[in-house]
Formats: sequence, structure tokens, C-alpha cells
Amino acid sequence: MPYPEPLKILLEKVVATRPARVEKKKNGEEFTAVKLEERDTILNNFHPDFIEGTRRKIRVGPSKGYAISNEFVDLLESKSRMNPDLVNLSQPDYETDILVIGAGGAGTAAAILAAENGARVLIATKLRHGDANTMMAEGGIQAADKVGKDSPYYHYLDVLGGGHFVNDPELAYTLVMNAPDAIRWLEDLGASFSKYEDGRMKTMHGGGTCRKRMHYAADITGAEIMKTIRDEARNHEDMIDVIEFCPAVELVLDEHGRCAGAVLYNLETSEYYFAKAKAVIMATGGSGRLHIQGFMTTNHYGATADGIVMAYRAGVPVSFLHTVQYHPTGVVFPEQAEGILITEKFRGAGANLLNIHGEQFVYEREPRDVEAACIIRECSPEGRGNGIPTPTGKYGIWLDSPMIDMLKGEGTVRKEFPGKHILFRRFGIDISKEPMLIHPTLHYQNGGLDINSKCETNVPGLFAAGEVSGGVHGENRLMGNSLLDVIVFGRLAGEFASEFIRENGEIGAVNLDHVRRYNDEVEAAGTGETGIAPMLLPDYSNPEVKEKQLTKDYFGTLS
Ligand code: MEZ
Repeated sequence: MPYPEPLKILLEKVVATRPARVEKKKNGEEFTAVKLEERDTILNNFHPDFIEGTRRKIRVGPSKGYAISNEFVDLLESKSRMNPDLVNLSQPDYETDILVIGAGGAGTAAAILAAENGARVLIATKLRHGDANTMMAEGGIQAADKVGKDSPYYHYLDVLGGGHFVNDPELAYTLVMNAPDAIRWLEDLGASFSKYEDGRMKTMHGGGTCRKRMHYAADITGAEIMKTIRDEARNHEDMIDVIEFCPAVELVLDEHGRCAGAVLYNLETSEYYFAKAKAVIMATGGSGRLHIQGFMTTNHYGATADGIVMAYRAGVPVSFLHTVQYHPTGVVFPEQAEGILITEKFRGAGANLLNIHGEQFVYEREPRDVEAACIIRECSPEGRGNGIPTPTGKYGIWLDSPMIDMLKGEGTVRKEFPGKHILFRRFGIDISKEPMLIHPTLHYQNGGLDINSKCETNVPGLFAAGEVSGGVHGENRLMGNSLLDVIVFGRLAGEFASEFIRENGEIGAVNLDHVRRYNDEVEAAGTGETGIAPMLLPDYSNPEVKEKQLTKDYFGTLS
């Protein structure tokens, strides 16, 4: 749907202020950044993480007492979706060296490295291979690989600064030190990054970066990376099997507490399978489909925190889950595209953020949490009340993409942002001529399962990599460090899991006792009526429909 008349009238203000703003950009004049000492005030008042009543303490499990979003607590205080007494573990349906749960960037990179290290791999995934947040990542992947101009040292400082200096330093060090090699690996596999005619990689700034180190493939970087590594995994078909539409629902441990596989659930037939393995890599990604505080999301349909639930029940603590990332710029109009990511790269290329008066109100490359909080402050009636009303009563902010063609030459928007150009064209909006209307959207799970720099959890034989893990990004991840995270830690998980199975003998008698214990703990905590988890898929049915969903699919096979 093109902009309706009332929005067209407001657009005139953007057009009126544009020439002066472009001139300023050309002269290198930037809007004043938020001072370090002001950041906390803005975050405390306007970032969704800090809204009173939106977090509570978990009452069960290894991180009991830790206060995180209510939506996470609801999941962690749920019971298993299956009755452990009904699962037959004596006859594995699948047997492999390493079971990888999840087939996004981290899971696929892990599978490739494990196979190259001689392990047989089974990837079990909820949807199709590549249906993951990695596929939907747009703007780029960071790596300090320009000798003389940048160094992992600066990258490290940026990671820590963005994360409020509470990141796990060893994980952050591992991330930045392995970054140049990650890019080389992807290029060698055939990933096609945007380049100058002389063959040099194009790089850009992202929010919170002190150097241009964002490598990208137009505005479809994640798709380029995912397609490349998925092809590579398929090239290893002698070592890697993939089963689709078959999510894991519980981990299986052996008598010594070592991870020994998982129970899988066939979404088509509702059958439960036992996949036995000498080691497991958890790579289930994020949780945007929990729609924390009702926020729209950039995440793919299967992003429901399943890995956190399963590993937590097996005894793995979580950290940094008290912060979630709201990407500053998600589509708020047209409503059919609500929540979809509009890459930060638009702001890196010079597009201003503007209020209802067509005025800039924030420097466009603040760290994400600060940028999102400033946008919410500008929009909300409790803040400055300068948001642009949409036809359905929401509020947004203009992202002035036409500036980019004026700054960098006609045709740049079409060439550098083909994904978004095509999307908006479907609705009759040419984003090289008209700005986009945006609002923060739930984007990333900053925290997750505790791991060390070998991707080991505290459960022997259980590894984790990518968005399901926590620590590397502290309380706020910077742009381009999630694609990097999945490649760096995915590869390391594959390497160290295959080392683990070489060094450790056969697994002992398998059981689901931890699931029974956890169900009992939930019951004893008196949390009241509990749900079942993992959630697997979000439920968008309306309340009247929900009331009549009395099937086993809705309630699981708990009894
Ligand atoms: O790392 C991200 O989240 C990313 C690259 C997002 C974007 O704005 O494109």
C-alpha cells in the first residue's frame, strides 16, 4: 500500500529539510551523539528492558533467582511436552557421532567442521535447512582484516563498549581474533561479498564501531552466507545427514551425566524419535517469536528459544538474558511487512532518522540499545510525542533513504539495498524517492546458555554456539557481530565436539531422569498452572480458536 494522503502531507516536511541535511552530511557534520553519561538515563527511561514489571525471577533450575523477561520465565517454568516414561530409549531411531540441533549459520558451520574432523553428523532441524535468523540477516559481518587501518584490538574494544563492558572477555577475544579467518573461510567456500572493481572488499561502519569493518553482500549478507555454507554441508553428504521438520524437544543424558543425544519430534506425523549421539551441539538460535512485551520481530518463524529450554532442564545456566535487543529500524508501515528488518546499513550509508517535523533527533549510529531507546522516546506520548501516526494508530519515525542517492549517486539505493527496494516496491513505495516508516523491532537474544571459548557447556558432551549462547556480546550486541558469532563459534563447536568424541569413550546407559526431576521441581515450586515447552512454533490463533484447541498437538503428550 503506498503512503496514504495524511502521510504524504507529512512527507513534505522531510522533503523540505532534506537539501540542508544532505549538505551537512557532505561536509562531514554529524548530529551530536548521546554523551556516555546520558546513555543510562535514556536507557532506564525508554528502553523496553527497563520497564517495571516486565521481568521476574526464575523459580526453578540452575539460574534460579535470576530475573529475566516474563516470557522467558514462563517457558523455563513450563513442563516437558512429552511424558519421559513413554519414550523408548532402548532402540535409537538414529545413531551418529555428533547431533547438531538447528540448521542455521552456527549449526551448519559446526556440522561442516565436525565432518572435516572425521565425525559423522546428524543435523536435526525444526523447519528446512537454512530457515533461520542467519538467512534473514542483512547488513553485514564484522572482521578487522584491513592491515594497518584496523586491528582485532579495536574490534575487541568496540565489542566491549557496545556490550556495556560486561561481556565475557575470553569469548569476545575469541570472536574478534577469529574474525579475519572466518571471512577468508567464507570467501574460499564461494561467498560473494560486495567488492570494488579492483577486488578489494567494500566495508562500512555500523553503530558503535570505530572502524569500517562491516563486510557485506548488498543487503542480503545472511542469505549469501547461509546459501554458501548450506551448499558446503550438502557437499559433505557422506558425513552429514539432515532431517527437516524434526525439532528436538528434550536432551538425553547418560548415567554419568554426559549428553548422549536428544528426543526429536516429527512435526508431520507427531512421532517422537530417539537420536543417540556421542556429543550434541545446540544451535537453535534465538527467540524473537516470543514477542517479548508484544513487540513485533525480525526473527524467522521458528525462533522460539527451544535450545535454552532443553539445555536449562539438563542443568546449563543462562546469563545476559535480562537484556534483549530491539533493532532500531523495523518496518511499521505498510502493516503487511510489520517487524521486518531494515538494515542498519541504511544509516551507515547516511540516511537520517526524522520525526514528524522532518527534523533529525538522534545521531544515526549510536549502539543499538541507545538508538532504539531514542526512537521510542521520540515516538511515545510519555516521551517527546513526535512520532508519525500510521493509519492503524501506531507510531513511527522516518528513515530518509533518498538521501543515500543524493550522497552517493543515483541508483545506489537500488544497487546496494535490492532486498528492501524490491519489498517496498511491492507496496508502491520507491525507497530511493520516499523514506521508510520505522519503529524498533525485537531482533536478538543478547544472552543465553553459558559456554566457554571451546563452546563447552557445564554438561559434558553438550556444546552450544550462536544466538542460543550468551556472554560474548554482554548486554548489547553490535551490528555484524551475530553473523560473525555463528561462523566463529559454529566452527569452533564443530572442532571441539569432534575432539571431545575422540578423547572420550562410549556413552553409558541413557535416561531422561533430568526431565522427570525438572517436572517435579516445577511442580514443587508451586508456580501454578504451567505451560509446556519447548514452544516449537508461535501460536497466532485468536482466543476463541485457542479455547477449542483441545488436541494433543496443543497440549503435547504430557499424559
Ligand atoms: O548484525 C545484525 O543484526 C545486522 C547486520 C543487522 C542489520 O541491521 O542489518
